[in-house]
Amino acid sequence: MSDKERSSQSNVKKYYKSTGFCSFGIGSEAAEVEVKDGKILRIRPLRYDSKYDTGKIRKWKITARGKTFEPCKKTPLGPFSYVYENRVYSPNRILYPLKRVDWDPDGERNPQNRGKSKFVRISWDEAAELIAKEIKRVCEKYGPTAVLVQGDGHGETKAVHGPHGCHLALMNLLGGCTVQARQPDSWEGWYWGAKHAWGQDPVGQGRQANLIKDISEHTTMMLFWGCDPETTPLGWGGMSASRLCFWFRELGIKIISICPDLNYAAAVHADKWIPVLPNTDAALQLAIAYTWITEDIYDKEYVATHTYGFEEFKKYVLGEEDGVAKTPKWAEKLCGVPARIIKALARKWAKEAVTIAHCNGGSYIRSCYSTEPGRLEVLLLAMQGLGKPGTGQLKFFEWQLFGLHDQNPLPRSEVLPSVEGAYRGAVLEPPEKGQFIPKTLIPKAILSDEPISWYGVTLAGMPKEDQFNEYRYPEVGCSEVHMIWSDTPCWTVCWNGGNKWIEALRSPKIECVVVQHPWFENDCLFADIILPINTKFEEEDISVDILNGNYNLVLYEGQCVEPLGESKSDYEAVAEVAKKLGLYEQYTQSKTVKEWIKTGFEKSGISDRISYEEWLEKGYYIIPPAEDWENDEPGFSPFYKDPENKPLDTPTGKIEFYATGLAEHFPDDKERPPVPHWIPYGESHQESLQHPRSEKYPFLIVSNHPRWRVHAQLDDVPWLREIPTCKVKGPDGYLYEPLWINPVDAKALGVKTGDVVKIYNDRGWVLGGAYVTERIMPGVVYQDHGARLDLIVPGESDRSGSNNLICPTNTTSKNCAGEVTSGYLVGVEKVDVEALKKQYPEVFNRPYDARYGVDQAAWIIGGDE
Ligand SMILES: Nc1nc2c(c(=O)[nH]1)N[C@H]1C(S)=C(S)[C@@H](COP(=O)(O)OP(=O)(O)OC[C@H]3O[C@@H](n4cnc5c(=O)[nH]c(N)nc54)[C@H](O)[C@@H]3O)O[C@H]1N2
Ligand SMILES: Nc1nc2c(c(=O)[nH]1)N[C@H]1C(S)=C(S)[C@@H](COP(=O)(O)OP(=O)(O)OC[C@H]3O[C@@H](n4cnc5c(=O)[nH]c(N)nc54)[C@H](O)[C@@H]3O)O[C@H]1N2
Ligand SMILES: [Mo]
Repeated sequence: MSDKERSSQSNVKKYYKSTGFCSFGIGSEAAEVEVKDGKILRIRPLRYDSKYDTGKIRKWKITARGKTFEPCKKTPLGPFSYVYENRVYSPNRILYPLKRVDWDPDGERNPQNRGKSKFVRISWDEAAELIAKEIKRVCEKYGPTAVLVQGDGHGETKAVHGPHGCHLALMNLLGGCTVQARQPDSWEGWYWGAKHAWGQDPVGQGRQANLIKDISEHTTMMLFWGCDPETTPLGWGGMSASRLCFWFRELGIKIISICPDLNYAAAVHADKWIPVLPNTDAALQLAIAYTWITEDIYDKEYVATHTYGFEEFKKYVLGEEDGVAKTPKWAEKLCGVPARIIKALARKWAKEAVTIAHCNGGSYIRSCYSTEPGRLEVLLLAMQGLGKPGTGQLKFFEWQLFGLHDQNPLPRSEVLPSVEGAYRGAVLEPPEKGQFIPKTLIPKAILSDEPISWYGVTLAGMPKEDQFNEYRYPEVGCSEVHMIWSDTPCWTVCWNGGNKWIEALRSPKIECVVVQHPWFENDCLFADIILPINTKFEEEDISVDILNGNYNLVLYEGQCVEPLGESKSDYEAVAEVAKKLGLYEQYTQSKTVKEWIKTGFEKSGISDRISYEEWLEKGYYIIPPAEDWENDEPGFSPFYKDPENKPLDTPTGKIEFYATGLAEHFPDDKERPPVPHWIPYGESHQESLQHPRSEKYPFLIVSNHPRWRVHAQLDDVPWLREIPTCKVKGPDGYLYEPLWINPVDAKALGVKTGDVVKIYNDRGWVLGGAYVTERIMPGVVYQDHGARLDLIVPGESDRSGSNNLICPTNTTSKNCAGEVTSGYLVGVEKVDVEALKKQYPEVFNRPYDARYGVDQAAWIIGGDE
């Protein structure tokens, strides 16, 4: 049956939506949503030929080694797009405004009970009035900077209805606030480290332009180093990265995966898996450099012409600086990779055209001192002539990040569209008025009685020189924080040291916590007032899809279904508060949603290609690839060919083995010295098997981006929860977050698959469901991050396995405000659930449905009215 027949026969309406989770104003994975009788029927790929004749779209084509790679005929949706209707209709949806029962703005506020006490329904009018009153009171008493706005985070792609930051727009009208600056989570090691070796603003990963063509033609070996293109592109972008993996293999390119877990791409694509202990990559890298130097198999000519400070580095590698030669034997004990494998890898690398592939780099660049492996990777690439055909660093997804052609390894599009009003800007720029606090330092800022200071605005995209500027909180003339307004309530499950966040959220200094969110989960438990937010399917909007890897698109997103309960979009929710403050006209700029969509279209970059009316009618517009894309110089090729005239953005214009900027500004920093070092532990962190703490906590934990979630999102999707690697069913029927354990360790611990285990350190404990497998190396355990909180003792323990609660609180290193969320020490032991049930009866008897997790009824009084 044709599309047309089907829609007319069965009364099915079709809409287009961008279904990835990147938000930040850049959508992905344009999908078709079929709606029948006011309910979502299914979500499926947008087929490029359903409305357009495919012949009309100029296709791009990569031809290499006698084979051809082309875009597919539909958007390459990942699994999360298909299952999202589960999320829309989840019983965890918040359907009306809520207030914590024992929070009384005119009496006792009981901050100590956040996370313990329940909620009652209130009206929108009451909720908006309460929030407006609190804002006025706090601003009058302390000034507007007493309000902390948390408005960053990933989420649904929304533009007019901005998933994050609408409240910031309102607070700016009130004279400012304190803004949470989101540190460059995805890129810590590149941002704080690699940038000082090769420049590469905005985020520190290498220039990407036209790399896929270059790799297809010239690369002979790829290192998937902390890289799982079969998992992390699922968050946004979908299956394009997976298709590319198959393409590279078809071309005969060898693939080597270097990671502690045999991740999904390693399992499917790798010719060899080299297991490495978490956060010990620096030792492996130094031993590779040692082998190249001592066997004289690196590009000396390139090092002489394209780099700076090699002699200092060489001294350190050979042991002339500290008396320790960084031999493969030396590294073997530290990183767990046998010396013979290190040597073989080094020799092979020197012979082949090697590209290192990452998505963002994994826990390799999100652990303690991640600046060091981040920089060392650049130096290794330099030693083999970075920029030669087929060599470089590929970023496997997020093509065109920040709307930059330089960030796109795929064929360049004629236009890089963007939309007005998208992502209302809470994190992409320093605050207009007021002060800011880096996200990683918020608990410290709230809990400390002394002012605190740090370096850098810390926002992804800031130039590296900003890392030399010192900032403080409270800023001169600004207040301490006394009220929190969050539209991203997942601090506890996504950020550093979650238990400290809980302590901060319960601090008596914090008089009011407002949260707006579609689902009752995570930090919502710690709110005083909660506003119910709807999903994008319940609103009309505009979006772009620039991350799917085929073609860029601009979508008109029709409203598919009515808002559930009394939910509103973030934009509309904040508008309710604006009304009470007399700021509605200013807040909306007197524009209706339709007018915002029209403005968005006009500024998107396609308005001279298609009329507004036609675009509305068709529902999307596909942008063709640029005609001359094949001429784009790939990656570092311009620098390789002409370092004098195409210098890098470092102080010397060259790749810096000795970072001159760091030497000038932080000459005595032992945790990020000018030449990158192997730093197992130091002042900021003691999370190494080399440190005595490991006697008590003998395992290193890997906490990846979740295979079956996007961070804190999607943990209540039944279609995912029934997958055996998504959840492990405990003896009590509860679905626990899997903890992968090697059979050798499992035997020693007396643990088998399905047992409930406790994962602990001096910061608390969480539970997990043992999953015994050789896919994780001995001495290491692996549990994904972001499980939906199910607290046992708030601030101490959790049943769901939300391991960020117990990850380090300190930042990357003394002068780097990045997160450390993986590669730290834990102990593991088997637990008796029956005994726990007796000890914590209230927790273990909470209303629970295995398909969705904890029932709202555990928290909301009269929830089913
Ligand atoms: N252990 C560990 N931790 C990590 C990492 C790691 O590798 N390991 N990686 C880090 C990285 S790179 C990242 S990016 C962060 C991710 O951290 P975040 O970006 O903070 O996490 P998300 O869960 O993607 O989304 C934020 C919140 O927004 C909500 N949301 C989605 N759509 C909407 C909407 O329309 N309106 C409102 N109001 N809310 C919405 C989601 O439900 C969620 O609660 O985690 C970091 N933490
Ligand atoms: N399904 C899904 N997709 C996502 C996300 C999600 O939450 N879920 N999040 C999105 C976001 S915001 C980001 S930043 C990206 C993240 O993309 P990445 O940073 O690439 O993802 P990670 O899962 O953190 O890590 C990738 C791999 O690194 C390896 N690894 C872990 N620790 C180490 C180590 O110490 N050394 C080495 N060599 N390897 C290690 C693991 O094998 C892991 O599979 O993904 C995005 N896409
Ligand atoms: Mo990220």
